[in-house]
Amino acid sequence: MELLKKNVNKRKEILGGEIADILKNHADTTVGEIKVKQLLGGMRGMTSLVCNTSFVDPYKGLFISEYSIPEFEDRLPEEIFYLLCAGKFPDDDEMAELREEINARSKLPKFMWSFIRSLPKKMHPMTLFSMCILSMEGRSVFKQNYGTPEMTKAQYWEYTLEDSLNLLSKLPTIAAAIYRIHLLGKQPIDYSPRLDWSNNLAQMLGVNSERSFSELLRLYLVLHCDHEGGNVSAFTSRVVNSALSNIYYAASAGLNGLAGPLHGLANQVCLQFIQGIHAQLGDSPTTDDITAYINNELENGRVIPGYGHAVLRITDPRFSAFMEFGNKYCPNSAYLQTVKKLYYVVPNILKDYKGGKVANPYPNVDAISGSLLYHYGIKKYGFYTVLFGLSRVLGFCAQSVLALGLNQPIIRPKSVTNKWLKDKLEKQ
Ligand code: AMX
Repeated sequence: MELLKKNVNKRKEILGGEIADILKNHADTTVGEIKVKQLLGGMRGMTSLVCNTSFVDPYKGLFISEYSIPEFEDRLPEEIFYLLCAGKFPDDDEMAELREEINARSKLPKFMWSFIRSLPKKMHPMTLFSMCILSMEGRSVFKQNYGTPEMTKAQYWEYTLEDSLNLLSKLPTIAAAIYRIHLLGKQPIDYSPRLDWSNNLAQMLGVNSERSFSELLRLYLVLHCDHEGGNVSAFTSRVVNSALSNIYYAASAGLNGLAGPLHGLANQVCLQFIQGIHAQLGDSPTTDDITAYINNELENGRVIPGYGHAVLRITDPRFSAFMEFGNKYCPNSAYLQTVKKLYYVVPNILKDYKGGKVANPYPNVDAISGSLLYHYGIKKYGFYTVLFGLSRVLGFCAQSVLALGLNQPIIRPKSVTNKWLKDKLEKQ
C-alpha cells in the first residue's frame, strides 16, 4: 500500500499546511453566525465542520476534489476511493497496487458465513450489514496497536487506512452474501480476484448477467460514495471515529444512521411508494391520477420520499445521472416511466406546499435508484440501503483517514437548555 500511503501523506501535508496557515492568521476570525432557528432546527445551514473528501454545492451538487459528477461518474468505485483519500485519480501503477491490496484482503473471516446464516430471517438487511461490520471490530489493527510504543499519534491515519482497506475489500462479498443467503435463501457465489468491485458484485449477486447490470452497480457505487461531512451517516461515523473508536465501530454507527427513512432508507421507501401507486392506479398511471395521489399523501401528513434535500436546491445531479442511464438502458421500464411522471408532477406541488416551506422541491438520488435496481432483478428492496451503505463506507473511511491525518480533535459541540437560551435572548 506504499503508493496510496505516499499519496495520502502528500495530500495530508498540503491540507495540513493550509490549516496551519489559516489558524496562524485567522484563529479568532468569525466565519458565520448562528441563528436561533438553526440552533433549534437541526443545525441546518450552520457551517460547523471541515471535510476535505467532498463538497456539496447547493446549485451544482457533489464535488470530489475539483471533480463534479459528470467528470467522475464514468470511473470505477476503486478509483473514487483513491480520489476521496488522495485527492487524485490513481495512475496505472497505483491502481494495480490498490487492486492487489483489495484482492489480498477480500477473504471473509470464517465465522461470517455462519453468522449471516444464524440471524433471524425477519431482520432487516441493514441490521445485518451493520452487525457484520461490527463483528470484525476485534480485528482492527488500530485497536490492536493503540497504546503501544510503536503507534504514535502521527500514525493514527495509517492504521485507519489499513483498517479501511481490510474492511472495504470484504464489503462486496458481505453485501452479496446478505442478498443470497439471507434474502434469497441461496448459496453464495465466490468472489473473483480477476474482477473489479462492481463486476464482482454483479457476479456474486447472481440475479442478472447483462453487461448493463454491472454498469448500473458501478454507477450506483460511484454516485453514493460520499456527500460531504454533515449528513447523518457521515457525521455519525466521523463523530464516533473522533473518539478513536476504530473504523469498524465508526462505519457500523454511520450505517445505523443511513438506515433511517429520511436518509438512506428513502431509496427503499421510494420503490415501495411507486409500487403503492401502481397497486392503486395501475402500471401506467396518468399524471392527473398521480397528482391526486400525491395531494392525498400530503393531506395525510406523509412526506413524498425521494424529494427534498437538506443542502441541494436543484434536481440532484445523481438523480440526473441515473435518469440518463435509465433512458439509455431501460427506457420502457414501467417504474422508470412513473419516476418521470412523478418528476413532472411533484416539484410543482411541493413548491406551494405548506406555504412554500419545502426548501427543495426537486428529486434526490433516492427517487430513481431503486426503480433501476428493481428493473434489473434486485427485487428484495430491503437490500437497497445495503448497496447505498456499501458505497458510503468509502466516504466514511476516507473522511476518517484524512481527519486523523490532519490531527483533528474529538468532536464535541456545546448544547444548551431552553432556560439558557431564554436567559441569553432576554439579555439581548
Ligand atoms: N415531502 C413532504 N414534505 C417535505 C418534503 C417532502 N419530500 N421535504 C421537506 N418537507 C417538509 C418537511 O417535512 C418540513 O416540514 P415541517 O417543518 O412541517 O416538519 C418542511 O418541508 C421543511 O423541510 P426542509 O427544510 O425542506 O427539509 P429538511 O432539510 O428539514 O429535510 C429531508 C430534508 C430530505 C429530510 C426532507 O426533504 C424529506 O423528508 N424528504 C423525503 C425523504 C427523502 O427523500 N430522504 C432522502 C434524502 C437524501 C438522502 O439522505 N438519501
